[in-house]
Amino acid sequence: MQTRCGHGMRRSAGAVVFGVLVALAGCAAQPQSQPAAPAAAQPDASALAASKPVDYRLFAETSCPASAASYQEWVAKFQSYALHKGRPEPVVQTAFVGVKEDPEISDRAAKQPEFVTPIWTYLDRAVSDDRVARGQEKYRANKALLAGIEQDFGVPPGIVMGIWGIETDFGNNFGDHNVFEALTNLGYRANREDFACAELLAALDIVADGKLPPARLVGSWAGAMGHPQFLPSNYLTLAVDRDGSGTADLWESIPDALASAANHLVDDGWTRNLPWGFEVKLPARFPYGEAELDQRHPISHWRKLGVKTADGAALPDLPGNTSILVLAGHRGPAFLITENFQVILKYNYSTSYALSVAHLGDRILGGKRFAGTWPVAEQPLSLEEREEVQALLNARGLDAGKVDGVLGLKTRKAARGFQKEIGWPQDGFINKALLDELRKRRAA
Ligand SMILES: [Ca+2]
Repeated sequence: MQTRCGHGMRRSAGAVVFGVLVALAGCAAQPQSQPAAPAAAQPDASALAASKPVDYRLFAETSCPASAASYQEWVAKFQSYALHKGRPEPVVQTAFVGVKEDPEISDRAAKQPEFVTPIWTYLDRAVSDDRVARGQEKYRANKALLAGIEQDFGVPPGIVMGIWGIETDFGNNFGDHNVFEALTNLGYRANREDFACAELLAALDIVADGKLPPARLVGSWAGAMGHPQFLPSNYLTLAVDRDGSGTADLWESIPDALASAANHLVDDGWTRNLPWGFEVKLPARFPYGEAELDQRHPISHWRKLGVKTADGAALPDLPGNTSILVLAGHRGPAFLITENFQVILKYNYSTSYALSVAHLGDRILGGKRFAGTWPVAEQPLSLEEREEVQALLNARGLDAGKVDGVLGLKTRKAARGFQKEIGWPQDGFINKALLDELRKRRAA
């Protein structure tokens, strides 16, 4: 049985739509139990009324509907909007036949996770020995295809295998949601209407162009489809018909699916013959304030600071800018990443995701496990604690941004400011010890 899976929100054509939550992106790595079937309750009259289709001709929407009295009304308003945007009426009529409200979708999309999966747990699941072994089998079976893709797109087999394994566990885990149903639910209740409208219009275009019938558009709860988990807008612009069948089939054709994933990376700026990066060893007095995604320097900069490979060798020459990444503070492993790592982040904006893609690919091709050890005794902070950290940093005049429990770049910068004040390494790692220190030093 398919698990309900797929990504959190993902990049829509041309823009990063919203941040991906690590806990959501970890889905393929983490077999999830099926939600219990709801008890066979007697449908009450109001539920029946709410599930009845609403006539779209009642509306004249000229913008993406921001609100509606019911799910079915949102669908009707969107249909009216799609007609206004020039989508053909027969397609707009048929694509939404039978779509139903699914509160599970909007709940998943709207909620902040209580606990964000720590990077070490995420990696254990995403790059398990079992997945590496199955990846090696899949790699052997598709070696010629992968070599051809590297030749034509410049994306090496390891990265393509990594994307395939993390996105859908090599096709074991596509998701089983009708994309029109998934996206209308996101639009109606999850405050994702701009994303939902853009992707629904793209899904209608796929049908209107005769590329696929509506029923073939099956994906994750967030609307991502097939082996490479493409959104409808990605499908329209980036899907590739590698096997020459006349259709880009991301569900049944491995050549189409893997070439499309590579094409997506090329579209995001993938550089041929540039590795994603590698594990490094940092010197004792490394300026941890520089270990951040937005600190980009030529590799000579890190050499001067005393950074070595994990084996203790001098850093090799690499073109372009590079960054140092520590995902679990100064006690955890460190990585040197290239612009190609930043490209993997565009596929799905989560450092845990990107590192897992990179590492799974390396392991499938015989690479070593990471040498550094993760601080596995650290307990993840709850949502309430993460928000408390942000509020306490803000109260000190260090701008941690919105108090939303999302520990992004801004919050990490503020944490570094606090670490500087108290003489700690400025690694931006937000844990219980940091929270305790913030509480202790709270302004009286
Ligand atoms: Ca094809």
